[in-house]
Amino acid sequence: MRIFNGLKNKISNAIQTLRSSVSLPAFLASTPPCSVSKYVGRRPLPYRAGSKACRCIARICRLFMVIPSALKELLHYPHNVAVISHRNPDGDAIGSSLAMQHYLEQYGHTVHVLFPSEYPEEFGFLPASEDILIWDIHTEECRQVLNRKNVFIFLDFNALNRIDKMGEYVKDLPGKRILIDHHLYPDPIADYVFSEPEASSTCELVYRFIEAMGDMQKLNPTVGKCIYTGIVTDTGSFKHATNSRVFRIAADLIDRGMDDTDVQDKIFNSNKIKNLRLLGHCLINRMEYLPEYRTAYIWLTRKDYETFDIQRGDTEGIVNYLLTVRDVRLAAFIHNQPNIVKLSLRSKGDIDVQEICRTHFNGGGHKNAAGAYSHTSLKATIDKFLSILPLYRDVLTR
Ligand SMILES: [Mn+2]
Repeated sequence: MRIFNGLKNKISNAIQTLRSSVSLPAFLASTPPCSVSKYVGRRPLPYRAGSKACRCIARICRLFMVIPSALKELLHYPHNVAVISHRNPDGDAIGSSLAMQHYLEQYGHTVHVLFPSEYPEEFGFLPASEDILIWDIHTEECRQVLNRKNVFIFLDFNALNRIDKMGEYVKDLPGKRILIDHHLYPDPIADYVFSEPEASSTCELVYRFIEAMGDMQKLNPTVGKCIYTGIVTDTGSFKHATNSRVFRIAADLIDRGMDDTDVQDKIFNSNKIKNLRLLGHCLINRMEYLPEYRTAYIWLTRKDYETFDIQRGDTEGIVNYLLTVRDVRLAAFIHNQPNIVKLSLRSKGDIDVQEICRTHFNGGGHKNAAGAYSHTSLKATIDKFLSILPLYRDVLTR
């Protein structure tokens, strides 16, 4: 016990030092130790980059999410804020964005949420979702709104190419940038970076951000509903990427009046009959199983898109059915969207699909869930996927 108290004191002393420091926290609060060296020369560091002290402080900052005082000050006065998330926004993208909006509006900020493309219908129940601006649809309005902004908050992505044309536009606008995200290898695109690949979801990080701001009284049921949406979707209803913290956060949100049953019902009981027919088609006519690689995949043609009237979001989650087979360790969903071939990979355990996507398909994501786009044909993409499996035979069949 004495040892534990000693450690606790050391940690809180370190945090005190950090809070009063000017040059450290903005950079270290967020930077994974592995990328510390990337920043050498960019900012003055009192510790040698990559040194034990530096790694230790970075870890402490991440565990406690230390918010630099300059950022606190910035958010305490009303600004014109753009909250931006990635193309094909999922529950975590939209949940974290709207949570941030409902939180910041309590400070008197003028907040707009902007996405490159439309979000799936089932998230239309989230308050203020109807006000979200979509670059693909409201391009001119997006430009005008962005021109007025002086604070940009990037949520659930960490490289500007994830927001396409909007990224090119935002890149040159003046203003402070804040990034909160849980994907691997963040690009240096923000002044304040809160990047934690171990986090379950960006929504978990938004909760902890609000907590670290000392603003738990602003975490009302509306903010809670949005945060819970991202947690529940990114963890597959608490089935993967969980940690003890995320269960505590969920419990706390329920204590604050968030109706979890209602949120789950709105998100998951939103299927249409045509979605079930599409799923049936995938499982009967479009599924292949390769026992020698413990791999299964599903593919969809452009014709399937017409036949089943597939809209954005309709194919979400189909790939996960493959992982419900005991022996399947790697699952792929390869589909010919109207203009592009999309590859989604899922895996169990220590099979790193993020590495597979990055190395062979120029994509990315998380260890157990990653994706990529291909500009070749559907057949060429499937052939390439099949051709790389022998490289991973050992890890797949271990
Ligand atoms: Mn996410």
